[in-house]
Amino acid sequence: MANIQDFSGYDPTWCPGCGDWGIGVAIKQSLVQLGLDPSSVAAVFGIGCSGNMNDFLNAYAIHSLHGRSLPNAIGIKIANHKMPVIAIVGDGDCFGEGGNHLIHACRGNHDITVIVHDNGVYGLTTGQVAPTAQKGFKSKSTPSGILEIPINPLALTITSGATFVAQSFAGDVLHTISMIKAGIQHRGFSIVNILQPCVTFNKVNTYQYYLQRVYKLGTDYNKADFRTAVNKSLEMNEERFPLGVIYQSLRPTYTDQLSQLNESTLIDKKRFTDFDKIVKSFI
Ligand SMILES: Cc1ncc(C[n+]2csc(CCOP(=O)(O)OP(=O)(O)O)c2C)c(N)n1
Ligand code: SF4
Ligand SMILES: [Mg+2]
Repeated sequence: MANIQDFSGYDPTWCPGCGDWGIGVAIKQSLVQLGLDPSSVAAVFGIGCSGNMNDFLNAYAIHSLHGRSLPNAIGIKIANHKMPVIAIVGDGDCFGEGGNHLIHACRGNHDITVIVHDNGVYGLTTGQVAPTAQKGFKSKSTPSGILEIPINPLALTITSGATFVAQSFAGDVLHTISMIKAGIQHRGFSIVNILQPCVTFNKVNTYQYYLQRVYKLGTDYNKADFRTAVNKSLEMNEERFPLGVIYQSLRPTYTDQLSQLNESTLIDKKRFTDFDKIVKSFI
């Protein structure tokens, strides 16, 4: 059985105190606790401080283009639907550049797990505002404050068709592990939005800020009820941050509905090489 060292790549270069450290440990621990090893899981990274984890996590991985990690993850899943596939992305990557892909991944119920480092800024490019920042957030790119209202990652994904939507806080590694594990174990599209302080470029959403506003869902919370989940997710708009599985339901995944995959995965199928036959059919 693999251990955390097996999943460890190069030493991380994140700033001291960055929430990404907690997320990095949580992802590795989750994979170990699920009994996976570096060759039995595929990881796709976006571009950003979050995406730099491509070098720090030892697994079959693609460091994809900015905003394009989800289509890559979906492609891998369709090629080998037996393999767990995770996409590790930033909030800019996932809700900004890749927002279109996110919506369609949700409605397709593609069986991948998206792990979002939600820090409200474009960290790697030194702190421009990102889509989850509160209205009025001042940054290099918005010196007078951002005019738009924030994306609500929970409400957006629940209403777009995601079948597992969870939230955790990078300062609570044990809870983050439990959310990532539950997301990977879920059959269908899963997303774990992780509230992640960027200690260098985001002086608003600090550890202190989150500690005053996060709370864990109680055991009486009904995560299977769609309307309850939508209402719960809207608390984000009032800067209250529920932690836990906000919504979970089951419906056939994308690959469940592809009869071509009933007998075997695409990669196990015999390769078609008789191209002459096709050409001749047109002559
Ligand atoms: C197509 C494209 N546009 C812009 C960039 C420049 N760029 C690199 S990282 C980044 C922002 C990353 O922000 P986020 O996804 O929130 O990740 P974080 O660094 O905060 O973890 C941008 C805009 C790029 N590499 N490619
Ligand atoms: S810039 Fe922000 S997100 Fe990037 S490593 Fe530093 S603290 Fe973390
Ligand atoms: Mg970011």
